[in-house]
Amino acid sequence: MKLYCMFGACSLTDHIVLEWIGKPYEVEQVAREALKTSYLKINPSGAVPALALDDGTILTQNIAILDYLASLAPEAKLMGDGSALARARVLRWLAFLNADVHKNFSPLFSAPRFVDGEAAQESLKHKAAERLREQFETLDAQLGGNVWLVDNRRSVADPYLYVVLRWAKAMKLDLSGLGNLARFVAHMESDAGVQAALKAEGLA
Ligand SMILES: N[C@@H](CCC(=O)N[C@@H](CS)C(=O)NCC(=O)O)C(=O)O
Repeated sequence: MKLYCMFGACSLTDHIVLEWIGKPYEVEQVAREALKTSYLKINPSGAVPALALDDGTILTQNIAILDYLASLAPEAKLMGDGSALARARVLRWLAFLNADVHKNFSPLFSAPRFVDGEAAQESLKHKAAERLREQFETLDAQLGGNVWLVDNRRSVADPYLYVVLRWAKAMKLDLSGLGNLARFVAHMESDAGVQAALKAEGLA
C-alpha cells in the first residue's frame, strides 16, 4: 500500500501508524503545486492523506484511513481493546482532533482563504489561537497523568495528537502550563515508530 503525504502534515499520523502496524508500505510525497492539479485524480478533495491499496482502491479522509490501518493489525488494538465502547472512545477523541482541533489550525496556516484584509486575518488568527488554547487544555486534562490519550492504551488518536502538537509548536501557540502535553510529546518522541516516520519525512 502507498500513503500519499505532505511531510509534517496530518498524513504524518498515518505514517506513524504504518510504522506501528509493521505492514509493508511506501510513501509518496505530494508537492503542494500538485495538490489541486495532478493529485486530484488520487483525491478529488486535493488533500492528503490518501491511501492506495494494492488492488487499486483509494481511501481518503484521515479517520477512515486510520480505522482501516488499525484493522490490519487487530492484535495491536489501536482502535481500543475490542469492545464497541472502547472503539467509540477512540473515535470520540479522533473526531475532536480531526474535526475540531485540526480545523482551527486552518486560519493560522492560511487566513487569506477565509477572510479578506490584513486586520480581519489577524483577528481571525487570534480567535483561532484562543480556541486552540481551550482545546489543548481539554486534551491536557484528558491525558492527566496517563501516557496515552484514550484509556491509557496506545491508539491511533495518539499520533494525531502528536501531529497537532508539532503544529502548535511551529505556530508558537501558548501551551504554557500544559505539562501533560509536554510529557506526551517527549514520550512520543522516544517511540521507535515515531522516530522512523519523522526521519523518513526529514523532520528528525
Ligand atoms: N478532512 C480531511 C482533511 C485533510 C487535510 O486538511 N489535509 C491537509 C494537510 S494537513 C491538506 O492536504 N490541505 C491542502 C489543502 O486543503 O489545500 C481529512 O481528514 O483527511
